[in-house]
Amino acid sequence: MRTTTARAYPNIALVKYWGKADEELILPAAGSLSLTLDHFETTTTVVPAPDASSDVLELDGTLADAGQTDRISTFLDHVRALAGRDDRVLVRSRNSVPTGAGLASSASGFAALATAAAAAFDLDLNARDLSRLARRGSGSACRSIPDGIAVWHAGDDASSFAETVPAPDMRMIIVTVNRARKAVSSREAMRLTAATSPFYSGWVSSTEDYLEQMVAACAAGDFTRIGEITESHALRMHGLIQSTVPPIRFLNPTSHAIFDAVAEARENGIEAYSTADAGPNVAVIVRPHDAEALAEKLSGFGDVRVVGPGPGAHLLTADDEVPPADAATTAAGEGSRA
Ligand code: 2P0
Repeated sequence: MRTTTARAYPNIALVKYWGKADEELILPAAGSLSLTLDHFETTTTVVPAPDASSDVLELDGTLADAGQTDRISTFLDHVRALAGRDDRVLVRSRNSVPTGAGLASSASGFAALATAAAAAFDLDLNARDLSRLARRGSGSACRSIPDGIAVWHAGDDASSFAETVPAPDMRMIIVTVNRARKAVSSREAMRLTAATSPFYSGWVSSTEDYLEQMVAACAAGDFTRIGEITESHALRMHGLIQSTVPPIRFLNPTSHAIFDAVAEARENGIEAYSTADAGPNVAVIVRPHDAEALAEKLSGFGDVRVVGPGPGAHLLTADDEVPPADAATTAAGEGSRA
């Protein structure tokens, strides 16, 4: 075993994943498609701890709580089973934005951890198997293994992985309305949706339809169709989520105002389309040459950041190792001033 460091970026789905066919294997009820970003990365170092009796997780320079540690330990059990080893590890992970706010997502976290842990345990995985492994940590993490626009196939354990598909260049404007940790986790909210929404089966079948149309629109470079599906599918997902018992609402009045402002921009000649995940923040896709002008128009709603297609998860060198907790506190402070 060896100490390894990896970096991965979050992804934002244009065709959403919302619901599982298998909770343990984390198989989705339908396929999805996302854009991996070039901002908001997670960097993770895995250090072998052969004498330790349990895994330890340091998150942004602080010892993680039992719930967070258990979740990565369960994931690492799977890595240990694949490697045929029993070693515990120390995981040091650093996010460039606050954890749980809907951007420093479990996607970048588990994609970075899967990449670093696979290397630390000397697993020689191809891109497909690395994506399958990341999926076991968090479903959407499998889409942060490949770069750019990725489709995550529904299927069984062997066939459910994500891979890059051809697509036109685009930008995404992230409008951060609220950085607070969300009240209900995606995992819990998905369970509640499948268990209580009368619309769930229609959601699953219509998602497969949209995914097929989306992959075709990407291959054809048809930005208009990509955008129409993106906005429609996001609003469908939020309608579905609001139909649970008890209801859950992730969008707030500012989120809706951003959807309206983007629709207005469209009428005025800037073609752009909105989407939102399990929180109030809105992501807007736009052609590269329109990105800065639209970001300026949306800047009154919150922090805006123009991002583009980013790289897949990758290993870094020892120079990029995440420092231990004490040193990490200082490094995080420096980072936040930048
Ligand atoms: C997505 N989301 O496609 C959707 C849209 C949030 C809204 O994937 O239970 O954290 O770990 O597989 O991956 C968030 O779900 O859930 C998510 P688990 P995950 O991006």
